[in-house]
Amino acid sequence: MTLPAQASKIAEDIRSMRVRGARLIARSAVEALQIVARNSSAGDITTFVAELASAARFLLQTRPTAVSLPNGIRFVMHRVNRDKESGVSLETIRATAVKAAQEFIDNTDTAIQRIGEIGARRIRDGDVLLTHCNSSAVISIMKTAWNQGTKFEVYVTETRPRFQGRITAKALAGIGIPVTLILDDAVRYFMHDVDKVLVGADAVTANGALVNKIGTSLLALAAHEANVRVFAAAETYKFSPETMIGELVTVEERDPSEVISSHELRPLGAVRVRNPSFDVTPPEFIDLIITEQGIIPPLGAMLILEDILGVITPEELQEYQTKTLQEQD
Ligand code: RUB
Repeated sequence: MTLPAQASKIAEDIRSMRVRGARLIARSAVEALQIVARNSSAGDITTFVAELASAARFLLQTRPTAVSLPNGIRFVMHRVNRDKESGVSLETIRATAVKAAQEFIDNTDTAIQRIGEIGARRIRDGDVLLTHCNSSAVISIMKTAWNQGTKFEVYVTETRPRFQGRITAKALAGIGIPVTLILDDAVRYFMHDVDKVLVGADAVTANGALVNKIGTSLLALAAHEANVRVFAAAETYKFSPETMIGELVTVEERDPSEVISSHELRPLGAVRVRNPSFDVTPPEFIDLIITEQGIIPPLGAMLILEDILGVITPEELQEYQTKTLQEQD
């Protein structure tokens, strides 16, 4: 099956990181699914669902770490499969797919706005904040607090190798927040000036660990050492149900050329380059997770996941469980 041009452009944009950040990745993938549903010329339900499932598999391969992506796709496919089983018409199932996709996309807007409101209450006048990479959830919190009249300043790490920190610095400076851009390696040097660390999330696991941009765990370690609180901002669709049954979140490893170009590497001889894009911060180093449903301690992640489980079929979980057991054999 070939994806409609608009949908395959979205997939390519996610793969090449023109579209990036867990929220935007999920939102765009679901939008691609919506386009497939709208444009499908399938003549029967079985072909229609097979087309959607094939597009879903394709989109899932674009970037492996942001759990928001499979959760978004699952949100749509679960409703589509439910309709299929109840024997509705082709047009009804198409409408279901388009509507479910829109509901997910709208959720991403309301969630980030809620997180902004809830998180802003944690920022005080005079605070010095530190953030890493570029998270729309974190920016929503800072922007809301600033617009409410709270005065604070922010240290932003540049976030090598792709410098997403510059995007954050520009966005915050653009609304008037005093921003200092620092090297990733300088976080411990500046930590004694910082009151709170605020980062986004690509995934939250069942035990409350945070998967986010590479360097987040070192940042959290430095904060822990200096007794500085670490807040993570994560919409509930970033919580990983698979981790409840022992699956690990896959950490994407990107091309070494992001770290060093091949012509700079060549004179170094037999040097290997590794470029993991994310790392895992243990729950002990995170004070709070700010979700659209409220603030939870990391160990409250299970409660959020129990809610999400409402939209996962037992068969889907069983499938993961069987896979896990087979891998252990
Ligand atoms: C982005 C990143 C962000 C999270 C959360 O990594 O790690 O902190 O995705 O972002 P990349 P948001 O640039 O590799 O996608 O809050 O916007 O979902």
